[in-house]
Amino acid sequence: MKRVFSGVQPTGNIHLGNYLGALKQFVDLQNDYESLFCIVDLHAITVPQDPKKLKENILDVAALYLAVGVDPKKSIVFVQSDVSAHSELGWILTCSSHMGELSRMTQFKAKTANTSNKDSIGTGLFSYPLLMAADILLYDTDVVPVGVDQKQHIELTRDLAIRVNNTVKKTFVVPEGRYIKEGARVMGLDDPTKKMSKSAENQHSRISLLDDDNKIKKSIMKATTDSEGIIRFDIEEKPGISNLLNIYSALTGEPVEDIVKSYDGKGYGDFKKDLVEVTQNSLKPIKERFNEIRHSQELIDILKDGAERADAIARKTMKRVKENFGLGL
Ligand code: ATP
Ligand code: LTN
Repeated sequence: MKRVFSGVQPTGNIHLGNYLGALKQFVDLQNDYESLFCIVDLHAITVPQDPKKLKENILDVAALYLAVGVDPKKSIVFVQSDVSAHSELGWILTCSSHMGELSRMTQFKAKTANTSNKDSIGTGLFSYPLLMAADILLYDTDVVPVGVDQKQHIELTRDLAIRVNNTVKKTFVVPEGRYIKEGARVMGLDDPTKKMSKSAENQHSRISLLDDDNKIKKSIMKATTDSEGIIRFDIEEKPGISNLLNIYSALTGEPVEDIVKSYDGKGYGDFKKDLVEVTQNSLKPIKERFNEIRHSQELIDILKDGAERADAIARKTMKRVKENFGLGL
């Protein structure tokens, strides 16, 4: 059976973009692949974190994985730092990487663009993609489901795997990225030219999976559209309404064309009202399951069991890696 690996950072505010771009795919893939889904806490500390808050966020994301339908009987769900081989392989890959390729990463450039003192930019932000490559290569992963924003990191992971295979010894499986359709990328509600993001300051730019019905309504009704007043799909000219159409379509499974047809002659207000309802109804069962499991012993047991199973696979890979590199006894 082929293997899938993916990770989400425990940084709070898991939103519709994360859900439609990543989590929803996990649920489908777990039936056809041996699946590992990780809460990547070591990636979260590339920026300062409040330790108490981080712990809570880890459990929030774990509970959300389960609430959206990741099934611990089918998938291994675990916390990255509970398997020490991630850090270990991260270092070995650091030694196989080049300053140039890391400097070209657009996520690094975007996350550091507004830092006035370049000397204070965290080294962890720079080497972030190497830890991500370690996550993936550690499990001989075949397929990595992620949003398109991660494509460059996946390409780097492939380059590193091929480089080691060619210059040291055949060691790693070269993974493939699996991306959601470009059109399905969820954009910010306030500014549809930027992706919906956990870290955006304006809370109405996103819908978090745990938002209450009032907040969902407010954020959608406030969403930026345009002055034409006609509901049609056009990413270039009408990014706001197109984004809302995409969200509607992704949540209901109805093709965008059909939705557009059914709103012929109607205004943005009508459409937004219906989208509020669709969103509230989609998130309701997720919130209910989340509340059931979030503070349970069951959640802790699932994560402990997941870490043990992941660790067993990781150890085997590390044995091979160390042997091939000539490391250790
Ligand atoms: P931030 O914007 O604060 O960097 P994020 O919102 O991108 O964080 P991550 O934890 O980095 O969140 O992403 C988790 C997963 O969700 C990744 O697979 C990522 O590609 C996907 N994802 C994130 N934002 C979107 C989006 N707006 N549309 C589709 N997929 C997304
Ligand atoms: N960088 C990713 C999160 C992430 C990941 C991974 C995704 C860390 N390690 C391994 C897939 C596979 C992000 O920001 N979305």
